[in-house]
Amino acid sequence: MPSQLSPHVSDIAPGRGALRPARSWLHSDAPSRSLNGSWRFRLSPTASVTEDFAADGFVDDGWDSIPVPSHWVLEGDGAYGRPIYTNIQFPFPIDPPHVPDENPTGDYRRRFDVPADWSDAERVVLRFDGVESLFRVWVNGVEIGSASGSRLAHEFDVTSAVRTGDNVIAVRVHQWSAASYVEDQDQWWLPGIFRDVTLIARPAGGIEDVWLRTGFDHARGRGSVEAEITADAAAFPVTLRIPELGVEHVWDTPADVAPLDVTGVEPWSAERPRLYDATVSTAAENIALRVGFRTVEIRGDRFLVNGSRVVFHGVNRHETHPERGRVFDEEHAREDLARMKRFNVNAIRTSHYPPHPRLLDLADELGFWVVLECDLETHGFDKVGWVGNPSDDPAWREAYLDRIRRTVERDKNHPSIVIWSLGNESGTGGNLAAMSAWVHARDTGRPVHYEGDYTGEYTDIYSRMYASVPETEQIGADGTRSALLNCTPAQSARQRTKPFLLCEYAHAMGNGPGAFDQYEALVRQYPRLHGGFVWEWRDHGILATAPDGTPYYAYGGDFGEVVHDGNFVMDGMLLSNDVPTPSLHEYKAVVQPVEFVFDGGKVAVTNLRHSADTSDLLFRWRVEHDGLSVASGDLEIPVVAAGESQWASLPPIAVAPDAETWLTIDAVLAAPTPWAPEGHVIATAQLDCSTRRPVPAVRLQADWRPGDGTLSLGVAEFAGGSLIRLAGRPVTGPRLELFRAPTDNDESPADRIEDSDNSIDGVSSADLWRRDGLDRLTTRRVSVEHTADALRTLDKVSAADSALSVMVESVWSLEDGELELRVEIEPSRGWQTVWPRIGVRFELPDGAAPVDGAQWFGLGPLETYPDSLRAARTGLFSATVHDLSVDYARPQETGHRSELRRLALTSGSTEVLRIEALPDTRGRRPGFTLSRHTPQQIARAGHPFELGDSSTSHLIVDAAQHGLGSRTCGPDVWPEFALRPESRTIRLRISAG
Ligand code: IPT
Repeated sequence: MPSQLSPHVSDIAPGRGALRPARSWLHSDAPSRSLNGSWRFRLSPTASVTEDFAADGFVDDGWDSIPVPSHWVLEGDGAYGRPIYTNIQFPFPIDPPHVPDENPTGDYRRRFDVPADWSDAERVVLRFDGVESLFRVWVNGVEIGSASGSRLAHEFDVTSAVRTGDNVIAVRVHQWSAASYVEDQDQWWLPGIFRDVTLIARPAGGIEDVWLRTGFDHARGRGSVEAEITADAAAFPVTLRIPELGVEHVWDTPADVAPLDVTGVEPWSAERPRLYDATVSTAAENIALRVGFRTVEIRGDRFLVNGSRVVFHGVNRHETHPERGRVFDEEHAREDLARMKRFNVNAIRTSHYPPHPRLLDLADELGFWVVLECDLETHGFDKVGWVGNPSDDPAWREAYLDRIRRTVERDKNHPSIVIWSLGNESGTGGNLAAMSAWVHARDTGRPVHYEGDYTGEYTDIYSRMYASVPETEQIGADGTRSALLNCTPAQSARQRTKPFLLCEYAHAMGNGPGAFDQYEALVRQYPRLHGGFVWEWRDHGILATAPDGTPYYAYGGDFGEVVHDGNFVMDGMLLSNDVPTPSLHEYKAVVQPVEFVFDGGKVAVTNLRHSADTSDLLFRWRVEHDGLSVASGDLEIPVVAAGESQWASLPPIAVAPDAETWLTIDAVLAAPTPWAPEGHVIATAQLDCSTRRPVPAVRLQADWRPGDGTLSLGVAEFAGGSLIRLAGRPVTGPRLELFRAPTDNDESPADRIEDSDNSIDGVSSADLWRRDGLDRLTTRRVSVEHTADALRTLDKVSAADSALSVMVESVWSLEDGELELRVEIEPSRGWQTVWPRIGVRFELPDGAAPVDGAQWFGLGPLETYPDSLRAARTGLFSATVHDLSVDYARPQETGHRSELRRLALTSGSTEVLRIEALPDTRGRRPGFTLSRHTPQQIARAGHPFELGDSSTSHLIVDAAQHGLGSRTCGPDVWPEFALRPESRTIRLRISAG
């Protein structure tokens, strides 16, 4: 019988028939069967398909097969539609609670077997751990119920519908439903049964639910267990066992269940995630848990665990995998979390929904402070001034409460979860306040977070996203009179009584962000600031294939979406293929938990951790002369308690007379951990011990005469005043380069008060650069002159339809038998914008023995920019041309390496050209970029595969580069790191390899 246009899809109620209350996701020995695997599948373009498919006798032979769990848009090579990426926009008309008739609907069927010995089960329960967005379920033709809440668990009682032996289950999943209005997170829309489906036999006398609240009294050094057992009275006695602590406690009746004190307990923390195996048993069922003892507390404006202030060095973590989407892959997730630990990340916000339940087991085990967020976001209502926002509409109250109950109940046993978060970007309103009230009543042991409660009416933590450095400082400081954003003075005072965190900051889209270190400095200075969560951990690229067969990571628009938000989904510190970007290295260095301060022949070692001492660390030192190691050893440093410092003597350092001398200290793991091998570096510091060496003075010459500019000077050959060869290799340049392929931050319109003074509201830096023609400079040669051992050219560089210009004087000369190039760059008056770079570019075309790598002494090993320098150290590094660039999802500026001293361009293992960079009169050194493509070529590509092959090398030596900032969602480049048009000198000594 054909159904009406399914009424369910616009139903605000969170479904019908699912079991309530929701309960924990438990490891039980009760029998269960996974219904994961291959299901029969049919996709229809609308929700109004007939329902006869649910009948037992329906013949589904003609249907396709699909794996469960999966998203249908990622299966079948496009046969089942394509993913859609939007950030805030709804990909359907804003017509709540209705959704269009064009509503892809997936029908799933499979047969399953119920073993004979399940007949003594009291109940049979069917659990769905995640289905996007609304589903209905039938067993043997009997309709069981429906549910929405995509990233939440739903259980149904199917006892009366199942039979011993063969059964059939049918599930209808609608991509769009009323629930889509409250699941408008910034991510791909990925419909389907994407988490596990499980059939569970519930034994008579079993344990429905258990909650072990395991506290730690740091003053007395004792643990406590407060148990909540949900079971029939007849199921008792219930026994709690924690063998390692000698706990074996029997509660004879429900009334007996009282708190226990436990001695000899080591507390749980993200740093030392001490877990104890526990079981809770009745005669009929055993539940296994891993408990960690810890107490969360807010005291005044401090957030404390076990009595100590927590600093969140966190990341926002979405569930995303380039091939599986939000389908959980435990091995991949574990490796991802281990990688977080290796990069000094100690906290996770589960943006913006509960992850697969196993993730919390991993977080308990590896050690993270977790902010567990409910599956809720209504951001698209922003577009209509929040009119009709479900958050303040009583009709949605039950749906909101259902979501938070499912969230808290499922995961309440995890010690890693220290804060509950109501959701993200859902405006504000009574339903959020009701959620918060419910959490407060249910769990007195964890505070409630929701950033959208700007004025602090119903939450316990003051939270902001993307606050600028000055705003963050204003929050941290005791400015009782200054009002905070969106707050009256009285509300500001209330917010200042609470701990503060940045639930999102440092938007890591493309190359960037800058300024991690400025935020961290504030967290060190103001104890009210508890750190934050970088947006975000990883890019959400989806593995796709270019027309020419090249694999690439797709972003919004790559699947022909009607509305989309482009590459805004590629804003992680990790690329889609798990490769950490330089920003993750920068982050690791900025938040390193050990600080070194050098003073004379001593170093102070400060332990910045929450509670762990340094007994797990060794301190290694080495001395390098121009990057070559000349001595090394271990530093004897007494164990440093958390929050304390210890002084140690530095080793004797042999200072080289004619090379730079650097001391490096690494704090490394003394023993392997579950997330890193022995010797893994967690913190580094360097001390420059070099003697000052004079910089050769510029030799000014007076006897310049006009000439034809065709001559040789040392290894350089010129024709008509232009360089044609260096050391026998064809080379062109130098030409002035002021352009960089705009980063995502450069492309973002200025729209914030704190943006740099040179910005124009609504206009990006990149637009200003293109307006001024920085990407299309032309040259007019003004003069060519020589002396006996020098050549001088003067060029005027400017762009079409612009009167702005730059004079570039290039002087080639022989100095002490070496070829020197000195370039004087002088902008005309009238330039208004910041500049991306001030550099000169050389082209080294393909030929015999093409340049394919570099070795350099300077900052490295990774790219650096003025506001992102902390991960770099001074040393000797080498890399292939390919590895000098980062494969950002959308090609953009990459590869700049600052503070260059010496550079050798290599072909295979041979040095073909050597360049020494002399500091300018203010001691500033240039940086370099070696790339297969020019900035102009990179700027034209939307994806790496569009860049094409090239074996020409483009060397850019920059006197300076503009900072990175994080303007894609946050502040522009801090003024100190913004590059303004100014005169610069570049001096290079060039020799053959
Ligand atoms: C913020 C969102 O919370 C997050 O999901 C993500 O979209 C981020 O922006 C940008 O990548 S909301 C923004 C309006 C500050």
